[in-house]
Amino acid sequence: MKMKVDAAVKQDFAAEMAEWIEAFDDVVAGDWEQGAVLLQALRQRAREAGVPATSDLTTPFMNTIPRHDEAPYPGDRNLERTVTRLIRWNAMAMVHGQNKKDVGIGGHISTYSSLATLLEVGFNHFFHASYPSQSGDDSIDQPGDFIYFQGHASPGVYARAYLEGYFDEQRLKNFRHELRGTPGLSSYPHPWLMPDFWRFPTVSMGIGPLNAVYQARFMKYLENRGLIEKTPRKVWAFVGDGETDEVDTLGAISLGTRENLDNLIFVVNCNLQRLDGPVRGNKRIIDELECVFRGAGWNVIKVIWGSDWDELFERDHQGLLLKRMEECVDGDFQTFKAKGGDYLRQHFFGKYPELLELVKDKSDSELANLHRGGHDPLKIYNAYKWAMEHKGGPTVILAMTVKGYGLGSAQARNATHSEKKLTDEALAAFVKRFQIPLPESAAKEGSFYRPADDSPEMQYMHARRKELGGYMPRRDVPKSTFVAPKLDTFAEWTAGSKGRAVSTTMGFVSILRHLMKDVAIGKLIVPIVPDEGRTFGLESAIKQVGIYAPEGQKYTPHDADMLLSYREDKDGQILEEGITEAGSMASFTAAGTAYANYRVPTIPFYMYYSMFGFQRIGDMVWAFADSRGRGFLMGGTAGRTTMLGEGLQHQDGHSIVLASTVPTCITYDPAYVYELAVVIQDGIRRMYEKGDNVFYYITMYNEDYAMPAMPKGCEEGILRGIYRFKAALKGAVTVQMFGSGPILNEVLRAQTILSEKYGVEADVWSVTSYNELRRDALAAERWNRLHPEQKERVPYILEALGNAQGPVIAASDYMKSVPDQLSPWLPTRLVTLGTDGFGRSDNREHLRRHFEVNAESIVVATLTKLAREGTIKPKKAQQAMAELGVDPEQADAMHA
Ligand SMILES: Cc1ncc(C[n+]2csc(CCOP(=O)(O)OP(=O)(O)O)c2C)c(N)n1
Ligand SMILES: [Mg+2]
Repeated sequence: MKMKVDAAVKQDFAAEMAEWIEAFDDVVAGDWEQGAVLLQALRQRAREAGVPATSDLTTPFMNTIPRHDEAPYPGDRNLERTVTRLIRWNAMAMVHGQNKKDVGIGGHISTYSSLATLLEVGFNHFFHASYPSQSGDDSIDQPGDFIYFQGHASPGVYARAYLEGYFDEQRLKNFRHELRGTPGLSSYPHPWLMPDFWRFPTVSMGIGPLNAVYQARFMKYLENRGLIEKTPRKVWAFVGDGETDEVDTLGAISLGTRENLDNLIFVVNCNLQRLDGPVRGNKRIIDELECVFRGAGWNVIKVIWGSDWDELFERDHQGLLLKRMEECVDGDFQTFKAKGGDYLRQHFFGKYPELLELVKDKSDSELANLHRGGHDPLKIYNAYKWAMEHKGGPTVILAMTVKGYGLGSAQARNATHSEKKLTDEALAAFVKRFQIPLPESAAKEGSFYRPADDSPEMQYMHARRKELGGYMPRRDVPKSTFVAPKLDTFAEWTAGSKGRAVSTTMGFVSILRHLMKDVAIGKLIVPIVPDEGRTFGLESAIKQVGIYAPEGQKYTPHDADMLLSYREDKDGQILEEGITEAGSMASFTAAGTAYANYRVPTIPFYMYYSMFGFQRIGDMVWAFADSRGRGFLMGGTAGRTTMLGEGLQHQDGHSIVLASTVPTCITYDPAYVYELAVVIQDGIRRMYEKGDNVFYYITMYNEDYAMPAMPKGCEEGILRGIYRFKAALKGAVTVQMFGSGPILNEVLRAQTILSEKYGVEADVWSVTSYNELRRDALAAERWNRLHPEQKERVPYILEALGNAQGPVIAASDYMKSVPDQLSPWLPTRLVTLGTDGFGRSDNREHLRRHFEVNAESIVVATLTKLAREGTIKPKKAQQAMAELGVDPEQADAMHA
């Protein structure tokens, strides 16, 4: 009896459910969006009622935008198709031709072949090169959209610029030939090499998308702080599906949602392949990415199938087609494209007789040519349109494409990424397939093709770009009107601390606060910290200028009634990034290139634990340099022995070595606040007034000591890298001693001990930059090498030393290789003391003894050197060791 009741209840419920579904269908049929709202409301209601409502992060494997919601294509499809085909051809011909001429020179054709339509729809309808100023003044056109191109697609971008007339044929022939006396085309997007063209280096995978997220954020920062006008400009990042494996690509996407970055659009070119093979052979990368992005709150638009599938979907009333698609993994989809129509019929449609029936009127070649969404302008146009109209957060478009699209036997093959040359037959087939009006002989030669200027396709192409504010990509730098503050405005810091013990970090923070108050340039300063503001004593600055928070401060901070309370503000100036050095570096990059990209010379100061800089995010620093970035990297808690207590993972003794590897990085290791003031003042002058494409890495330490007043006439020495800080105390000088950072104080102590206890007199030099001294010496040496008949140039290190007498003993809180850089030029062999080896948790006294950079070790090193040179007796050095507590049997820190 009970069973009967249950069955009846079940039946009733089934009927009720059918009614609900019917009612829902009615709503959807009337208005698709209302359907979504209704569903959302029901979910909300369910949650309120305590009914578990799971959320689906992945949707069926089909296009997000339903056909009935598509807007018609606004452009001339035929003319656009012609233009795209010509770009495809010229890109391919360029790479092919160069590899024929110069075997092994490289280049890529298959990435662009998959990306072409995705880019072209953007170039024809979306990418604004500029926006008109709302002030009505034409001369201050606002920056346009920013496009991060997939690095390996650069041949297509060059081919478009060729068609547009920006590059001539000769320039294309110089692809990857940058050293032939005529302008070349760099392999990938490099603003350093092509400063009038590329804005963003992207070819180190993951760096482009990460920088794009922070670029979009920085754009809003500039708008919210009133430094640029608000416009509808967007940041577009074209990303490889394989590239999404980089933690950098996906690691910061939540920032997009957190800060409502509706100016950010990612387009992931899901050609299902990377370099070696499938990205996710056994799964579907599009599902995975949909899940990740939706989980992070992004607006996800899938563009999977082209319009020619629509009709099949419509005729398939049982949903079998979708079912079959969802049975396949990416490895299958790749094989279908590699093997052609017959294979597709047998192995895809062939699984179900109904599906075979569905395509029985289609030829094999029609089946082979069924488009993927990422090759269909209409689908792409609609996705971009939706992305443009989406408010409140970022959008990702997951577009399915074919790697090596149209490259005949190379299409969708595992090896297609590295394909660089086509056979004569393949060239002829390409020309035929894409209807390039070239005779077969020219096709086989890989000749370029540009139609006459008055041809309809050329006129159309130019008209589209005119409508969108100009050609892209382009990069230009406005003439600087910037005036740097003079050194005398830093008098408070050059005057010394009047006996008060302070650190260079404290000195820096007060300089920074002073700069932010400057009427002319204060607003341009962009302080950036990865959750280390308190470590560096930034509390006062937080109160002074506030932390940037686009939503303001919605809560009352617990310390509101205190003097230095935590202040967040819509127009806050500090970028408090949280614990992300990579994100902070991306902000530093956006701010350090704003002088060109936004025409606003913002001056970033990025403060961080020096250990977590170059070695952690070195590749991003390299890209920053490539971008012609300007600004100040401030390596805090510097020095392997000055940063006490924290041990092996924190104590940095090598960032200066790493900094020396970046050509545009100027490194300083100041001991005193006045040195810091001189360096910062000159840095602002060089980068922003003079326009030098350099940036600064400056160490700052947390050891407190009295800061002396600046000695007269040492500015040049500070900037070039060395000056005599304290001459010998009395009598004949026999030794020269170099010190940097807080270790200079140890050197000074050694100077006194040597004089008082051992009768040895030494001059003490502050070396602010071994890196700069070496670069100067190398430049002088090179010049001398190439000009044997001319008077020799003297490196600054020798000019500064003049006729200083005796051996040189150098001590640093960095590795020995830092001072060793000067060895080739010094008249005697250098004795270096430095901090090679792993750090330890202990106090400074013990750390400096362990690494042998304390005054006592410096004294002993000096005496031993003098003994080895025969100036004093070895016994004296041996005795000194015992007197000063230096243990000759102590373990070598390098191996300890
Ligand atoms: C950081 C980094 N690692 C490795 C490479 C070498 N590399 C160049 S292209 C490529 C594959 C790219 O695949 P995907 O992102 O899917 O782009 P596609 O060419 O398929 O569009 C690799 C591994 C690189 N450029 N950067
Ligand atoms: Mg790929």
